[in-house]
Amino acid sequence: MTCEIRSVRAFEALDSRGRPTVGCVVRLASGQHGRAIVPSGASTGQYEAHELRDHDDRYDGYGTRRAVRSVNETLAHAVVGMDAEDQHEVDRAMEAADGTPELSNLGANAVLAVSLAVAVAGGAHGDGQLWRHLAGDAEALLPTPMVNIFSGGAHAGRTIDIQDVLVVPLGAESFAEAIEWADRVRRATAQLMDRRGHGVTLVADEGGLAANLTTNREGLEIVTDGIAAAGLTPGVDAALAVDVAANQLWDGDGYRLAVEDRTLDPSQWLDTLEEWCNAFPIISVEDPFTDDDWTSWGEATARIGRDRQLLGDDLFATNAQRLARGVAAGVANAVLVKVNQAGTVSRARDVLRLAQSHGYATVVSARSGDTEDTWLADLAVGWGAGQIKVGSTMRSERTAKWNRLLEIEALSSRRLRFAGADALLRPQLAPGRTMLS
Ligand code: 2PG
Ligand code: MG
Repeated sequence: MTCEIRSVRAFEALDSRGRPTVGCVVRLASGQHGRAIVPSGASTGQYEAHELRDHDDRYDGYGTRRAVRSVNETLAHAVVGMDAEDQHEVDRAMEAADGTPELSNLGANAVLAVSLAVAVAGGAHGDGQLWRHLAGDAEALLPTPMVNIFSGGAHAGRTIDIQDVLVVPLGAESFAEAIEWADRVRRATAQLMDRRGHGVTLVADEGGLAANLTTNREGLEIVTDGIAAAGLTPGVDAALAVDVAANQLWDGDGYRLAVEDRTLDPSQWLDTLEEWCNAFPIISVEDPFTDDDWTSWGEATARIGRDRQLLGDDLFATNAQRLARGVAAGVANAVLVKVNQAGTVSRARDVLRLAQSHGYATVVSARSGDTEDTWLADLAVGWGAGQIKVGSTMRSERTAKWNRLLEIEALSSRRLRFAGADALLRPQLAPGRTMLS
């Protein structure tokens, strides 16, 4: 065994919201090591793997000392001596040590910290390029970015109800060009907001713009205008993506649009979404309904998912059983992949491969509480995800991932293909996406 795990140590770290999370360092017998810090969401779904928090008086109860102890006192013993290149075996050993599907005994944040640090150590043991280690024999691909421009919901003090209005630079020919276009749209949109008197433009949790608009439609309008003001053609060079994060809107009776002071039943809400899709160049709609409303999700897939991406985040929760149910029912056509929803690197990869084998598009995603780590960029490339969602072009925890992708594109000795618009519109045609490996 050349890649034997020698030691595993965790520490309490901070995420980009200043909330505790779990960091971990895995050392190998060969001398290399891997370090990773776990991200954490705000609009979390009920089907995600469970984070372990201290619930005491430190950090408003969000402390992670118990999760750190899970690593140092239990998980370390389960994986020391194993081969860091055998990610599945390592992850399985930790699942067995926890004993629950949602990893609630030891904490999914504890398990994931080790899982990620093992992956990073495995990459260091190879040629130092994590994406190459993750790709193995499969084709690596530079992802098309989905970039946050305007934020609302839980990421921006609910300035508008929908959580994110993003831009997808469909017409860009390289990752570098895509990021430049997205940033151009951001700046043009900020100028428009200023000119239209929307007051102070704030920076939201993921670096997006935020201001008090009076309707949700206005958020879509201003970013569409921002694309044009940036000198790009809306719907051709760059399109909109929307993350509704509908779990956050459901008030028990209907979908509550607080800024507009109205509550819609599921069918009125779908009519509204369809109207927005017809009025604006929207190429992707994420979480339009709650994670329990499979019926409305099915209707949305039929009505607005024919020529655009319908992306399940909280719906699938990066969970293979939930995705299998969606595939069987023909619900959604794309999956958001968040490793901390799954709890291990292997589980997340299995969900991604399952999605790809059924022609579902895949979007690897950061969380609203993220860190300076860059492993997400390597996952997107190595797994050939086709798309990545990280947040805006501001805030260092976001630019860390963009910068890693810029570095891979510019410096890789092997020329990598850029996924481009096909990643959204024809995911099943992208090479390497139909394999179940
Ligand atoms: C989402 C994510 C990232 P959070 O809903 O897709 O934007 O947000 O991490 O808060 O769940
Ligand atoms: Mg989401």
